Amino acid sequence: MNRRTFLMSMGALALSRLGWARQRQGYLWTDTSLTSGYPYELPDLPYSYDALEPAIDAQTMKVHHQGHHATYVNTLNKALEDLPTFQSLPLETLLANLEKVPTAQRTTIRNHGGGHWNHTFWWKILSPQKQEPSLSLLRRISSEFESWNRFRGQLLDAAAKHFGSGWAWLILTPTGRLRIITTPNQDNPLMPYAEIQGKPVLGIDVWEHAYYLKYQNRRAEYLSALWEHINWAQVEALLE
Ligand code: MN3
Repeated sequence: MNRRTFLMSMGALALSRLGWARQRQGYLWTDTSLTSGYPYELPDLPYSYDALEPAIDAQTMKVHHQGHHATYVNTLNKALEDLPTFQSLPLETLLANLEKVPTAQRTTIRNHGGGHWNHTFWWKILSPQKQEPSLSLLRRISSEFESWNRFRGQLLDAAAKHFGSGWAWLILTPTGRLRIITTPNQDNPLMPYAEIQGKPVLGIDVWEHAYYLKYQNRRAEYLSALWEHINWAQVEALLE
């Protein structure tokens, strides 16, 4: 039994002891958890800080990773210090069951657990090299949104119009449909607060910290540049 399997079975055990339903977790995120277990650690980026230049500048990437993401990890660990039952859950399960978390720690775990999960997801959604979607991904997405261009327009429009801090997502719903939603702050589609819950397959960080040094208030310009750096192979892998 490896560490991941162990944590997953401990998580299932803790859930059944608490009488929690686990059926949602089955489709949302199986055993491919993104993050290590508690205590959580800041993951390395899969590329250098300047790899996305000029679309995303190195200083933004460094502050985003070493500043913002590190703070989410540290604050999440601190909030879980006195909650041993919750330490054994995969982060995806914890986020899907936030309503079970004691109220004293719930908002902190929502914000910082969400922040850790979202950013771990985010780094892998970015690609230093420009990628084209495969024919099968192009067909799958086009069939849901009428065309690839219409999908691009809807996703970037949702991201541009989201008021304040948050994320735009492409999600796989429990019935196998693809939908675009946005979430405020560090919420995500795994959480019970999402307008539609589902498995995230693509996410776009629209917090000002993701683009302000280079783009200031020009979020749409950031989104156009970002589009050229989406890791479509990763999106396709998450759809399977
Ligand atoms: Mn961010």
